[in-house]
Amino acid sequence: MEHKIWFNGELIPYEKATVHVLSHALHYGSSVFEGIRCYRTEKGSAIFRLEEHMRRLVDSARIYRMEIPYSQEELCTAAVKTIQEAKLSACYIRPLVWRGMGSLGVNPLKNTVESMIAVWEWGAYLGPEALENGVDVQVANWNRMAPNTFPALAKAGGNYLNAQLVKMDAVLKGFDEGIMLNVNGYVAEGSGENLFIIRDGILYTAPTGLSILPGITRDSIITIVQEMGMKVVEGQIPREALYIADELFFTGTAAEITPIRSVDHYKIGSGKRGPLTAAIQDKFFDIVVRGEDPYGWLTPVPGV
Ligand code: PPE
Repeated sequence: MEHKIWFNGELIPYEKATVHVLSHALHYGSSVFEGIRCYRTEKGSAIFRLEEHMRRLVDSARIYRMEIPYSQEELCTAAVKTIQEAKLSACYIRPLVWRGMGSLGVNPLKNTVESMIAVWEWGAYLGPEALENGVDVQVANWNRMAPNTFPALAKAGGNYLNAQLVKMDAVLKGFDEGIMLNVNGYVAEGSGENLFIIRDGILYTAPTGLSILPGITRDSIITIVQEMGMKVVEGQIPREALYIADELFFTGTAAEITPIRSVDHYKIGSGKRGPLTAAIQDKFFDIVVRGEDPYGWLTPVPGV
C-alpha cells in the first residue's frame, strides 16, 4: 500500500502524508471522500467513471461549504498521475477532502481545506468468493439518516459512523453485511453499497431522495439493464419484499455487483447467484474487464 500520495497538489512519499491530531475532521467527522476503481482491461488500464466520481466529490464538498482549491478536472488529472506514479494497473482510488487546522469548536469555516488522493490494490470487497457465490446479510437495526438530518447525497466521512454500526453488528452476528431501512421503514441500501431487488424480471431499487447515496455503479446498472430490455422501478420498497425476491444484489465501486444469497436467514431464490444477476455482471464485466466502452465511461491510464 506504500505508494506515493497526492497531497495538496504534490505527490509525496507515503510516510510523509500525515496530519495533525488537532485536525477538525478528526474531532467532528468533517471530511468528504470518493471510492473509484481503475481496471486492468484487455485494452489497457482505465478508470471507471472518473468524472462522475470527482463531480460527486465536488458536490459533497459544496454541501459542506468546503472550497476545494482544485477544479474537478485537476482532480481527475491528479488521480491519473497518482496511479501512474504507483504503477498500479488495477487499483482502488481514494480521494479525500477534509477540514484541517484552524480553530477547534464545531464551526469549521475558518479551518483549512486539505485534499489527498491515495491508491492501493483492493480485491473483492465482500470476500473473494462473494461475486460468484453471494453473501449472507441481515436487515440492520440502525436506519439510514432521516431527510434533513445528515445530507445523504454527500459522501461525507461522518455518515460512515452509522455505516460502521451497521457493519459491526452484521459481522459480529456472522453476516457479511447489513441492509438499512430508511426512517419510514423502507429499504434503503447497504453500509457501503446500493441494493437491487429482482422479482418477475423487474428490477426495483430505492430512489435517490430516500436517503441513499446516489451510487455511480447503481446509475451504471440502471443504464445497462435498460439496454438489456429490463424494466427498473425506483420506488418505496417494503422490508418484506426482500424476503420474497427472486434475486438480490448489491452495487458499489468496492462491491461491484455482489449477489445476496440470504437475508435474515431467508434463502433468496435458489440460495446462490441468480441468472439475471449473472447476466448483469457479465455486461458490467464487458466494460471493466474487456474494456468495451459504449457509454464513454472509461478514462485510459497510459503507461502502467
Ligand atoms: N451506498 C453507500 C453508503 C456507499 O458507501 C457506496 C460506496 C455506495 C452506496 C455505492 O456507490 P458507488 O461506489 O458510487 O457505486 N461505498 C464506497 C466505500 C466503501 C468503503 O468501505 O469505504 C465504495 O464502494 O467505494
